[in-house]
Amino acid sequence: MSKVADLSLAAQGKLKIEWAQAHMPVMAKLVEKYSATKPLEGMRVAGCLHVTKETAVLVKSLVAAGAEVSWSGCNPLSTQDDIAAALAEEGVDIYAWRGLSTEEFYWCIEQTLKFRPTLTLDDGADLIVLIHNKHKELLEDVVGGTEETTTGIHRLKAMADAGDLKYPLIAVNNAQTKWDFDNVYGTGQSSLDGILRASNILLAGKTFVVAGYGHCGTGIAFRASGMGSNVVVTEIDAVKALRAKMDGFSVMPMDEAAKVGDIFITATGMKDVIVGKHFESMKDGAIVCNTGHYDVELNLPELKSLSVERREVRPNNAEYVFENGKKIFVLAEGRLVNLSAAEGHPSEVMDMSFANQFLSLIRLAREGKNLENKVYDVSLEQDALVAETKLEAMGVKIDKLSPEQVTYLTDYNAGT
Ligand code: 3DD
Repeated sequence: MSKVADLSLAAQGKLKIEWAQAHMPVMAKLVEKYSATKPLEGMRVAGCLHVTKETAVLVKSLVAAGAEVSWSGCNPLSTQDDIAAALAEEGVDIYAWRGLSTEEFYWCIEQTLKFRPTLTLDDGADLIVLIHNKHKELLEDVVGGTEETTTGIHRLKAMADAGDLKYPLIAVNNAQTKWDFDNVYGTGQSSLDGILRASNILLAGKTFVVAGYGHCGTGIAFRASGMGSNVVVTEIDAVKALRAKMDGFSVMPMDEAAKVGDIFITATGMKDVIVGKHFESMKDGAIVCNTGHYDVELNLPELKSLSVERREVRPNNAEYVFENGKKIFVLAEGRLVNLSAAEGHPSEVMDMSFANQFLSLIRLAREGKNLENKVYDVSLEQDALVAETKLEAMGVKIDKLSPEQVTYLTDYNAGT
């Protein structure tokens, strides 16, 4: 029995899902191949991942491969209600709506545990941690799980290192065909999309501060620069900071960036990246947002204590007014702006992320029982398969090493 916001939105959601399907050729190829053999037959997949049109394609693909699926969103603000309605109308067991309270968020995840999952698909590890902490009785049925995002991988590796992980996990985030594409090109475009939908601000000529120069921050910085922003990067990691500097961006501590920025985005995975003293330093009219998985990167309690008034000035855009009349605008309540104020990454890049999810679940169904309780990487062969399938779909051909070249690779006597 599903619980969604408004079933009447189903028709609109179905159209969006069709749009996503038309732009996810790798997923289409995988469904064509596996809907015949149904390798997930008998598997019960509990999914906890943003309910978007692309996720709907993944859910339908898992069902086509034989799985029984029960789904919740992995963020209180990121569910697209029309997509949830479309999935519910199609008979998917889904518990998700936009604007969940914390209690409702965990209630939704709890519902997906009722059919005793054999596989878990997670984005941020909330589902996996809930099973380990509150539903140990389910662990005997679970053969394995996957994790979609960087923050989740950090947590699960910590669990594995502590000996607390009770079933094998595949780090989908770390697949090259996810990390180097979803995080870079996807987050780069979708974060700007969220900022523009919530503010319609001109990016050209603005000082755009990016906190964190990992895969996500790199993608954001280049796209903001491409739109004419003067990009400033803040970092705690010397190597990443050096790369940002050599990529042509200004690099400085947040204490300094706060004074000059017009637009701020955090993409670090860390808490308290922008705090009270930074809000105090900011210029009147500064726009601040986050694109990290959790809403801990902006310290909004400190902002609230500094302001005398707060009002919603546009959807996903709240104005905080200081005693002296200065205004700071926070987007999407500090939650990930790309999925809360926009639709998340474009379908083309989610195509590869979810191909890795799909193939990893099939691997776990086949061999999960024989794997250790640790975090595994996606195989190089799987990464190559996803990339080759994507290139083929894009009509791109590449060269191939000749037998002589293959021999040359390992011929240590080749000399100069
Ligand atoms: N994420 C970003 N865009 C998404 C979309 N359109 N559908 C589902 C999930 C989406 C977030 C995750 O893909 C993942 O990249 C993360 O959180 O790292």
